[in-house]
Amino acid sequence: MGTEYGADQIQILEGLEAVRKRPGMYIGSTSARGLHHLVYEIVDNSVDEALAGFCTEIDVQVNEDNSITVLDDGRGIPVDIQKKAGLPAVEVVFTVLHAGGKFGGGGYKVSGGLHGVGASVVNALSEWLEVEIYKEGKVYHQRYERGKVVSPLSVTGSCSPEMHGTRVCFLPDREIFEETVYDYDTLRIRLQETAFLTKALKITLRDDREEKREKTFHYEGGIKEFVTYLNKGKAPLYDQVLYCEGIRDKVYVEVSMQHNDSYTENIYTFVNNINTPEGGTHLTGFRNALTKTFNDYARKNKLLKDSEPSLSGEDIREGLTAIISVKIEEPQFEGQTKQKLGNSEARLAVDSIVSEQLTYFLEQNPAVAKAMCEKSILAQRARAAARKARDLTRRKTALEGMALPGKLADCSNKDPEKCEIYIVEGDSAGGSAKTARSRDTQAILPLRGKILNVEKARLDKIYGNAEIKAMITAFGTGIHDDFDISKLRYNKIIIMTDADVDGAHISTLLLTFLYRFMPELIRQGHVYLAQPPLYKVEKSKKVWYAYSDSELNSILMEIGRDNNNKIQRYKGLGEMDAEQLWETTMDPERRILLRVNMDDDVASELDLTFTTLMGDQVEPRREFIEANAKYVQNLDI
Ligand code: TTJ
Repeated sequence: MGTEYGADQIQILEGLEAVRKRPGMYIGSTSARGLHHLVYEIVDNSVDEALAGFCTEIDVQVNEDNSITVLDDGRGIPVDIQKKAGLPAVEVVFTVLHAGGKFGGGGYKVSGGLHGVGASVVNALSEWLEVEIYKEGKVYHQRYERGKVVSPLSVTGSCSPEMHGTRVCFLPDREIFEETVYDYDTLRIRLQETAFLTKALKITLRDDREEKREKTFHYEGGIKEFVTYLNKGKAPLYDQVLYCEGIRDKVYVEVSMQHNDSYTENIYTFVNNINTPEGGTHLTGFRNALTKTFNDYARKNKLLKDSEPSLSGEDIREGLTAIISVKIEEPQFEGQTKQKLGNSEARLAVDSIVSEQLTYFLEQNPAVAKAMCEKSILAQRARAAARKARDLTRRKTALEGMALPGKLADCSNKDPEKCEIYIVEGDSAGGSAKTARSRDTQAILPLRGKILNVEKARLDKIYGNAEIKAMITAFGTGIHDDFDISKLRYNKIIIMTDADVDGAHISTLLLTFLYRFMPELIRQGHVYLAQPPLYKVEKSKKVWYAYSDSELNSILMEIGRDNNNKIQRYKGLGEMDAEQLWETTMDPERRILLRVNMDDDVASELDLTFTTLMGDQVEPRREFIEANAKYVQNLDI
């Protein structure tokens, strides 16, 4: 390009160089997570256009080479020269850091939120990116490579004068990302969530790679349908999904909710379509409104007698599935990970809108109110019983010091950083593990048979369960309100079960318990799955272990397939002696551990996974397992 380099252009190049030098600072990570965030960054721009009322459809395509195409029917990114930069506005969008959402002003913006680093970051981290804008009968085009302009904005064709929109196509840079293959389901979950949150917006996801797939998400009911979706596979307590909507103090509030017959609270909160896993003022406002309104109604209508105590918020929220979605012009994020809403006007807005509309709903639907009340009263009783059981253990603990469970073979090292605990299925495998372990740092807790399914039990029963009590005391963290991660006695909690269907089921039960009662352990990466080998291959006194079928094949390729190999398929941990168990599964130098991740990007889907796997209904579980066989096999949630 024969253009002169002004100060502005030099600044631009330096800005995008900084992004390429420290991509993690801008996109979170260069792992699969960061790779997928590139798509969300681009799509969020189109969602902003939808929120502004000018876009009704977004198409997202994964192309054969793992490049991504996003097309919307919005007004099209402006192409006129921006005075300040002396460049076409679209070029500013893609080459100037933090230029996203600068024009127009006002309105609610997804891309102005927490993750909204903007299109220029995506551009900087792409081998190439092309943008096409359809406007006033013309097609505008520009191409960039690794963030740099390689062709000036130009008109490359014509379109019908009614057509308008923006198409962006980009290929994530292999020099930057460790993973460059897109996962259809990860994109599907996030785009589906976006569609639920943006009423009437139609989003299509198409996969043009080997396994062709296409799905369209279009929810006229918005978050009301989200709640129905989340309660799929559970038994709703009543037919209606409650929906409240309103604007107060410039905060747009939407809430939808429905109880199911389970015992878990399942509330997801969003600000400008951004997930707020730590909650914040919108959540507080909702909780206040629900507790107050419900108790008021119950007293007034004699569902609660004067002599009876009020229902606590927790009692009312037992089995509640809810979505709280607010849109705010200038969201303030707080907390350690900046994922907690801080705006006080959001608390007031949600509180007043929910109070008013819930009062009306309860009055109009006395049967629903009665069902809610009955469930809450049962929850209240169970909670009282659970509290008693807990107080009893607490008192016992205080009297006897740390009363560790009898079955626990603890390690001798007292530094939790260095210690790990194996939760082992069955007494016999537990015995081998006790012999095999390194006593200094490895503790063994054998569990008997199937552990309690916490999805289907009430608190008092859960706290009364021997296996669960053993885990809680062994971990040292306490549970629930008492949970304190600083008291964790082991840095690694390792679930070790047979490599078969029953073993997978037990792992799932254990993970469900941890996910529901100690999610911080998972979130902070303390939970692992041991990977026992599937096969042992012996040949002329040498031994190989294979952890998958493909590994078995490559071992056989290497040593030659002949009749003198004795291949043994392990059916359970019990078939290995202590030495083999140590060599293959427990020796920190040689073992394979899967760390269990919790992806806050897709939190709502994770819950559905657990419900589907652990719930009553067989059909959805079978469908899920068939659709997700690869996940179920290694249980990498
Ligand atoms: C902003 O206000 C003036 C009219 O155009 C508005 C705008 O920029 N709309 C818009 C941007 N629609 N779609 C985009 C967009 C789409 C993709 C796929 C990528 C990016 C960076 C922006």
